Amino acid sequence: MFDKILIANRGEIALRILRAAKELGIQTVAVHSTADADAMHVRLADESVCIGPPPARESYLNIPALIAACEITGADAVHPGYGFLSENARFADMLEAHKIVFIGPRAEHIRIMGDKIEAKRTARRLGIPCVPGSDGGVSDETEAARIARDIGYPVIVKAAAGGGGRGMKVARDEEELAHAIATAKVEAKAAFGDDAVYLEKYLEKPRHIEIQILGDGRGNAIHLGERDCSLQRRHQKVWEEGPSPALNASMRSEIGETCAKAMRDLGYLGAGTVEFLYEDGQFYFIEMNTRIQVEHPVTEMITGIDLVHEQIKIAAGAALTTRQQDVRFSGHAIECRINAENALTFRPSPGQIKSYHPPGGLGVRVDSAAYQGYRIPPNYDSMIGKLIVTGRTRNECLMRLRRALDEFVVDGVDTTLPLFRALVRNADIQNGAYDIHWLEQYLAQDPPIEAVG
Ligand code: MV4
Repeated sequence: MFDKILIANRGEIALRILRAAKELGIQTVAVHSTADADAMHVRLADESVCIGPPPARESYLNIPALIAACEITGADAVHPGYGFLSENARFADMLEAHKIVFIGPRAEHIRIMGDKIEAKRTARRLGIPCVPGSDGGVSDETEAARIARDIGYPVIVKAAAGGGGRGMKVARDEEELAHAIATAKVEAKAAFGDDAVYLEKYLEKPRHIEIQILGDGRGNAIHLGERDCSLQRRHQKVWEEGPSPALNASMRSEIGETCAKAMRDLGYLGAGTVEFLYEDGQFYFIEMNTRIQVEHPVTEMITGIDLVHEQIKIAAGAALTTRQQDVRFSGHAIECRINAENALTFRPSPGQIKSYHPPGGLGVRVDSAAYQGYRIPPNYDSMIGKLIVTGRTRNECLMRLRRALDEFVVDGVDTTLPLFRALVRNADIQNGAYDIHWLEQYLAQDPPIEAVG
């Protein structure tokens, strides 16, 4: 096992990783920018190193500074969390060259999944169902038009280097297609330095359902069920839950086993998420994430498996100890992302938290690095914490969530709490009747929030 882990992240996920390391008896090193000198993860770590000024490019994304911090402190492994360098294959390679373990998948697998065309080709080869579309990239309009006629309109043009919704264009006929390809290529080139694009059948009203997997790189892999992440705005997830209101146990084990088998065949190491669109009873692979995700606690709460413990043990060379038949799904969990943003406009609201009182009690978990008096810096993501609530049934979970949201006090900055207080009382949400467009349609209503607690 490792002696000392360096946590190459900030905020709630840095604290989350720190907790897992402490529970495994491992020393922790926090790194921070000058804007985060008073952050909770810095206070709770055994050691800390300042790695640069506030802009992430010069601190949390600064690979030489991170490697120097490992060498100064003698850390033998790095946990990258999510965002920042978590899916940077070059960072994984450089750590390996310095004999430091990257707590994550092999660089080769990060690279494959980072190229969305390569990811889809790999998924198809491994027997994962994909959205019908071009086999690989499309170069010219004529070829694209032929493929689109084949799969049928509407189609969507996506950037190979994209992901998370960036660089996508929908085309409803041949005329729109030529324009969609041209603009997608220009935007992809500008955003990612790579103008490769591919084509897919456009699904009008899918849900976004993702499967959590764990592999040990020795041919063992298991799935830990799904999270329904359909409630999002501008490709930012807002509310995630598991199990999905749209699935039953046999659908879960079928798609889960398909993913687990694929990961066994790939020799995948670490935690990963296979993302699908789900429409009319069918799953369609879109992407795979090779990191721990923000919403991982949903899975932890319904399986009792600590995903960060598992990541660390696997990275240290341990074999998976949980067999698929030992994974038990129990109850329901919902996560709300608490952002320092206006609940209607989502405008960021940095500043000082004047009073802070998180909810508690049975079935309530708050993953947050916030505290009373904390100054939220304007330089980073506005998420200040996550409220994760469980119940034996979805309904019990919803009632507990309503109670927990009513207890939660964050004063001094705007937060997304009022939005959640409205959502938990909404009939469509209570019925689980939502798709990926539901939240944006809800917010476009006048007035959108009918019950601000
Ligand atoms: C799609 C789609 C419809 N049809 N692909 C957006 C993020 C990226 N991961 C994939 N995305 C989509 N791909 C096909 N063939 C609709 C979306 C999409 C979406 C997907 C998941 C969650 C929220 C979304 C919001 C808008 C569009």
